[in-house]
Amino acid sequence: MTLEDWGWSPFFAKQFRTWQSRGLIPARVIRGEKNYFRVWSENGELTVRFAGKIRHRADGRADLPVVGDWVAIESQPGRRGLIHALLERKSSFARNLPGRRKGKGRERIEQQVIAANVDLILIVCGLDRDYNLRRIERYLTLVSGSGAEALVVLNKADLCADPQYYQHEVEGIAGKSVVQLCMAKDPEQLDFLFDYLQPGKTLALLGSSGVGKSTILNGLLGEQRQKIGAVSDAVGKGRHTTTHRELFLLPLGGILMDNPGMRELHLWGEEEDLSESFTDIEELAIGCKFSDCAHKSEPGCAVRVSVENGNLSSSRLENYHKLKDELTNLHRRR
Ligand SMILES: Nc1nc2c(ncn2[C@@H]2O[C@H](COP(=O)(O)OP(=O)(O)OP(=O)(O)O)[C@@H](O)[C@H]2O)c(=O)[nH]1
Ligand SMILES: [Mg+2]
Ligand SMILES: [Zn+2]
Repeated sequence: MTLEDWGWSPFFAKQFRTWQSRGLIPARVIRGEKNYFRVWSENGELTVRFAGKIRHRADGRADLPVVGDWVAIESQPGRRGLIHALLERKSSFARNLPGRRKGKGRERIEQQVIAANVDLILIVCGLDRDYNLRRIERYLTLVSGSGAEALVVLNKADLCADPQYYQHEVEGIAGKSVVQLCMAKDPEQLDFLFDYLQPGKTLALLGSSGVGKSTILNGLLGEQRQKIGAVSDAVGKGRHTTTHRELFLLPLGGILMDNPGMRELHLWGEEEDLSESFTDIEELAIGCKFSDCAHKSEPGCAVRVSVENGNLSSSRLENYHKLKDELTNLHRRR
């Protein structure tokens, strides 16, 4: 195995020069534990911690290493090491992780990087009770700001009477992203993913709990390496079987990140990210009377005319407004 198999490229090599001269070695974070990381380096797999100065210099948690990151480490005896620096990310899929400050009650905002240095994000949805077009729009908006590309995977096609109907529906909102039907419980049906695998390319599985992310991973690994869990009959949701993010090297080449199921997906990004995930609305907006039309109650709004004519669904426009408001709010508070 080489660093290139794990995704090392000139983009990182260039940044690494300054660290190399200090005797550090490059490594990729493949798994995060509570107090330490597992990384892959030219010396194989190592257990590392980060040097205190990284925490001190960090402006927020987004400046700390996450799974997928490339870091500069000082090798230590006993297959251990110390992270001295985080290399700039080529892409990062991040969400806003709202929470309340202890005792203060005021909501805080914080960027949480979920997947770093990923080339292709597989947005996995179940064609069972998980299916939600508006959530897919949310994912696509986050991917458009991440620097990665998206592939929508509609899994559990066997549980759906008319999977093509849903594929068509998602294609209607997915822009240039490909939408694939999938039945991961039969690993032979995963061949369509081979087209996306290549040595050094990183893919990540994202989606709600129970949609079959780990089943897809096991299918591509050709072994039951990752635990999978049944979906609850009562609520139709997964049981959060996967609890850690982790990178796996695939036998056919390529790297795949498995993730825990996500409950909440608050946006982190810029308003411009919407112009990629909602190109249809942005294009219609060219025909609005006012160049700053909000497509709400302005006269001469071409977007609303489109909804009235049935060419644009009102729920898509509603979701566009909702996501836009979320980004505007975020921007104000940052
Ligand atoms: N019917 C059907 N069931 C599937 C398919 N793919 C996966 N499953 C089942 O869905 C359940 C959840 O699968 P997992 O792979 O554990 O789901 P996950 O997305 O990794 O879930 P978390 O780790 O909790 O986020 C398991 O019972 C799988 O056997 C499929 O194509 N069809
Ligand atoms: Mg899982
Ligand atoms: Zn308008």
